[in-house]
Amino acid sequence: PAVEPWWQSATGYQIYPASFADSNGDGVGDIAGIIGKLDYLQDLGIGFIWLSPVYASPMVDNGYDISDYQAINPRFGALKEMDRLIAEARARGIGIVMDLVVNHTSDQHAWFQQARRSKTSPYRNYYLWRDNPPAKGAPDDMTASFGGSTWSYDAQAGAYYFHMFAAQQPDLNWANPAMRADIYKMMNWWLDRGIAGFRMDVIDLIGKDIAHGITANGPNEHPYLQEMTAATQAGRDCLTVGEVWSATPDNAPLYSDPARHELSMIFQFEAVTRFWDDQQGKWKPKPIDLPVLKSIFGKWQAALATRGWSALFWGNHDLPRAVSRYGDDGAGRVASAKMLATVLHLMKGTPYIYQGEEIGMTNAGFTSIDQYRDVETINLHAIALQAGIKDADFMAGARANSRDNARTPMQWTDGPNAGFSRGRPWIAVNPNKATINAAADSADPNGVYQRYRLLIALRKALPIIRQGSFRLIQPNHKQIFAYERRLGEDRLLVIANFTGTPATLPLTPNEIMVGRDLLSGADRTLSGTTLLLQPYETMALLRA
Ligand code: TEU
Repeated sequence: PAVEPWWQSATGYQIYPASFADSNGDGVGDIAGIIGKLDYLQDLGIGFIWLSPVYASPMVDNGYDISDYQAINPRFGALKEMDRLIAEARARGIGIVMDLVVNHTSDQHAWFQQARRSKTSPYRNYYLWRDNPPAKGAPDDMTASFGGSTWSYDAQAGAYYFHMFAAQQPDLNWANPAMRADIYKMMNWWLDRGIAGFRMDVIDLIGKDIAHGITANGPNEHPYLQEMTAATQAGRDCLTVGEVWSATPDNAPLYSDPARHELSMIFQFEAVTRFWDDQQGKWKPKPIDLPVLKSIFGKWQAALATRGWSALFWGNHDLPRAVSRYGDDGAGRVASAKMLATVLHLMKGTPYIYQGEEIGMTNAGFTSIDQYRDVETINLHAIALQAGIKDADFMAGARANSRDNARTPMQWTDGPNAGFSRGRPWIAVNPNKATINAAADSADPNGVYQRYRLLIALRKALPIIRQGSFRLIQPNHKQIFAYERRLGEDRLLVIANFTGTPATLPLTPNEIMVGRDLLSGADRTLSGTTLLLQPYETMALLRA
């Protein structure tokens, strides 16, 4: 397009509010805490914050179980603070993208409370009910994400209701037009308050057809999204990003081709799920295979090259820390964190930084189940033990992949509780705050933070990063992640040693070039027959 949407040159930053900054000492992060860190985020250069849920919630799933979409959880603040956050962020050129969790509500939401009370309530049909449990093996006999059946009996309702996640997260019935209209009304209420858009939780599930066992990408998925756009986006310039675990190169453009008026972009998870065990899933991770990882990125860059847009990320609040999963969180931590940032941020798409990633924060290192707070980890641990899996085996999987790895408090300083809170944090602070913290890292010109800051500025400055074509170089190389971007006469070569041992890249005539390394600012000539790269060494050469 002739005019680039604002979100193509912007970098996003995800805040998980409970773990970001606590202003009042209750051990839980809050909105006032976020406001206090806006200068830090402005210095980093981000264009928008994806704010994980701050709505009223009993917090079974840390706010992804919403009991009132138009109220703020008192632990996080009040509407007044939320309005102040929106205004203070905007004054710094930062948009607030709120989390839209509309596949389900909390069982404490007024809609569910009314629905369970009476069969004749207008809200009964806001949810999915049946009188009897599904027959074993029937298409709708499914397992919920956080364990157990997707059908739970509600004594007050005298019926079973459907839930894809915890039993306290009943799924909304998207086939009900009155329910959909209420959701759109709520979205407009927030948009009118001045937010910059929505991140849409498990949005690929709203078109489900459970009678046929179809959950993701159901028959009504795209009609509903188009209806949502028409009802909420007219005359606005928002960012919408969908969480789409079921994305394929074929269906991704359906979600994000601008001509279809659905979403600005989507998150897809192939670089995550490809390295999970076929049976035990995330609880038994496989090692990262670099040629496979590269092929996944190459495939997705191609899939969304012209129709649609990618959301780029290594981590989020559901995933392990980027440097622990894809890099080295020991001796090579800083170098590998900078390498990962560079490889991702110089691709086409909108990059998302998960809080703490910009200082190279690592996994939690928990060793016992009582250190965990996550409903998924706790539920599935109990189920695993019942199934005869050894505690030590489950704990090894959790240490690698539990969602709590990303949820330990943000490490601001080396002081008490890492400067996160003057009270007792709701989840343990990583003891490595003594060496890994924002104060120390951001002051180091060779630290992780300054690399992110540079990459964010480069994206704003250089159209080739936003719009250039993408091509993997030597895709089968086992140590080096290299690719080329091109735009008109411009050419950008990104070459990274993805490993902790030196690597050589055989140079073909195609890689011979004279350019400027955007990372160091130095002029550099690639010539001869091979290029030697130190562990995690990365360069980004823009042709002179
Ligand atoms: O996540 C969707 C989701 O499918 C994850 O729960 C994922 O399955 C899990 O991490 C993999 O083991 C979204 C939110 O990002 C997550 O935090 C919520 O718990 C979930 O939806 C329910 O709202």
